[in-house]
Amino acid sequence: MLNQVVSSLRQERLPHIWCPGCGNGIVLSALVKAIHELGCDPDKTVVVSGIGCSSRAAGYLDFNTLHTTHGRALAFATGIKLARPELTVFVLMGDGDATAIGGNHFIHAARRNIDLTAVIFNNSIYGMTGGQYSPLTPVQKRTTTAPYGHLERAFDIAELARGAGATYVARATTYHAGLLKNLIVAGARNKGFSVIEAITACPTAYGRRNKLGNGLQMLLWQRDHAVTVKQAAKMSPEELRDKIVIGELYRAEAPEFTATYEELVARLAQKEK
Ligand SMILES: Cc1ncc(C[n+]2csc(CCOP(=O)(O)OP(=O)(O)O)c2C)c(N)n1
Ligand code: SF4
Repeated sequence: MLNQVVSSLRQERLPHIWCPGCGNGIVLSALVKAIHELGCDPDKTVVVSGIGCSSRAAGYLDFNTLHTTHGRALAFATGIKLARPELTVFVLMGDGDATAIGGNHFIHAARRNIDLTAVIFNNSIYGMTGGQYSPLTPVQKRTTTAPYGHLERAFDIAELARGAGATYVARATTYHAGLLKNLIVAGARNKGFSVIEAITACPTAYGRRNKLGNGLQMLLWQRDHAVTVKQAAKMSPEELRDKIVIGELYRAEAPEFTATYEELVARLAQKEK
């Protein structure tokens, strides 16, 4: 397994930029293991990312990679998938990237149900730019732009994805790295828009300001606050208040966009004959 991960890294791009204790490497490792388990041909595998600490992951990977602009990873990925539907496309985004500047691309990719697998690194903050709040920063947490505690409510990204039309929605934490890998595999197998939220630690820009300890302590916090979908079903909303529900959260059937588009192209070609 470790050899597989190492063989899929661009050695010349290392060392990586991530801080000690950052969870981004765990998500990257889960993604690579998933790609190997899926048996994807590296030449037909595309990893697209936006801008942020987490989005740097694409550059370390020895697949076809595209490090795009902040918030626009899904727009680039949509173009790639429409032009070359036979490719397997993964999209890596930070929580800010996916739900703030990229929020509109996110809901519309879900609405179209385009066959992309989005992995969202949710560290609750804008890591790269020094710790501004994102739409996923929990209420009362401290950030550089909310020094007295954040006032806005956070999105539930899984609910947002589901409401907008995604056909596979799941969540894991970096403590549950094996589960995260399994969910990415299942998401990639879904013919449609799949969203996997990876709860990950940013000890530097989020943990320190909120006195959550180092990377290890933040990992243990994930362990202590995660409940499975099965456990959650037996809990009251009150009991679930500070918990993270992990596992497969939603699955549905709906027409997939590139397939519908291809059908239209074929129909029009037939008419011209
Ligand atoms: C159009 C644009 N606006 C703002 C920025 C500055 N910027 C770079 S990364 C980033 C936020 C990163 O946060 P997130 O997407 O959550 O990823 P993380 O760094 O936490 O992994 C911002 C605002 C930019 N690069 N481009
Ligand atoms: S600032 Fe946060 S997200 Fe960025 S590399 Fe450091 S720990 Fe990771």
